[in-house]
Amino acid sequence: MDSRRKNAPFLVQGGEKANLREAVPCSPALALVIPTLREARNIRPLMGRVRAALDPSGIAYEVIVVDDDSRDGIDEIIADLASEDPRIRLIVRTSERGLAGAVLRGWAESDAKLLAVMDADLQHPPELLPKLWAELDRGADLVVGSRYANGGCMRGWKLVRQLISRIAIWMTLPVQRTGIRARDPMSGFFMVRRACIDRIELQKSGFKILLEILARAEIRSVVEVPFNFGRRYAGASKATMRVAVDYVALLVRLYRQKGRTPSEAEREVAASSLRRGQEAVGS
Ligand SMILES: Nc1nc2c(ncn2[C@@H]2O[C@H](COP(=O)(O)OP(=O)(O)OP(=O)(O)O)[C@@H](O)[C@H]2O)c(=O)[nH]1
Ligand SMILES: [Mg+2]
Repeated sequence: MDSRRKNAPFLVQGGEKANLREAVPCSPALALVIPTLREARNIRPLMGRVRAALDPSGIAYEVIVVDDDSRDGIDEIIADLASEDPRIRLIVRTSERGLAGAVLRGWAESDAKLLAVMDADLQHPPELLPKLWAELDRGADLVVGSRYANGGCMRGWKLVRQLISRIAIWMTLPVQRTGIRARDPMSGFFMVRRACIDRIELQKSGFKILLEILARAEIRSVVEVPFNFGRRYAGASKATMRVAVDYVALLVRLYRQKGRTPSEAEREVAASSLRRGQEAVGS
């Protein structure tokens, strides 16, 4: 196993009075996965803001950073952060690449019932996490941090990129399902109930895992929470031409699969890969 798991997840008890010295080993309710590829310069400010946002809420959470062997010093930074907060851990993948696969790997390393993902570059405001969580708590199956819900925006973005983004979203309309459509199906900032995805096998390649969840998962309700998608804090974008090609391939596959329910075989594969992930966590 290539993970460098340093500590078991911990539940912090006591809500606002939470004190790490009082932490007891226990399954967290929420697993927040942060996929990283050369994001060392962003990770410390991001973690500071995540902890400042979530700690006062009393949510029992863990943060799993899944890095694709960036070798940019992120392991030392996470080790330092984890030494004072055991809810933070790092998995380094050395033999696999890809955003969606990294997210799935992080989720498989946890047994939390609520799963979340956000980018490392501070384009997704961590301050919104309690609001997303509150919507799940109120009963939603999927909560999306949304640039296109009323009140959301892409401030500072060039018109051409905004236009491309809108066209890409328009192309998703045929694969999204009536009643559970999201205005921002390409968002990388969302929370979902594990129970809604654990019987389907999600694709490891590609960038847009939310779209596949919207198209195929057992979701009954979606809530969008608006936010301002700003510019990345430091480092370079990984949204390359390859990402665009993968996106079109995903759309084609979803168009083809539309209307089909997951086969028994697929359910079995998904269940066994999840079991493997959970066994790895326990080992
Ligand atoms: N583990 C892993 N993480 C990735 C990979 N590709 C991208 N990421 C991470 O996924 C998140 C989103 O990537 P970004 O480059 O910010 O993509 P974007 O937000 O669409 O593009 P910008 O707006 O230009 O930042 C970031 O945290 C990246 O570090 C990958 O192959 N593996
Ligand atoms: Mg980004």
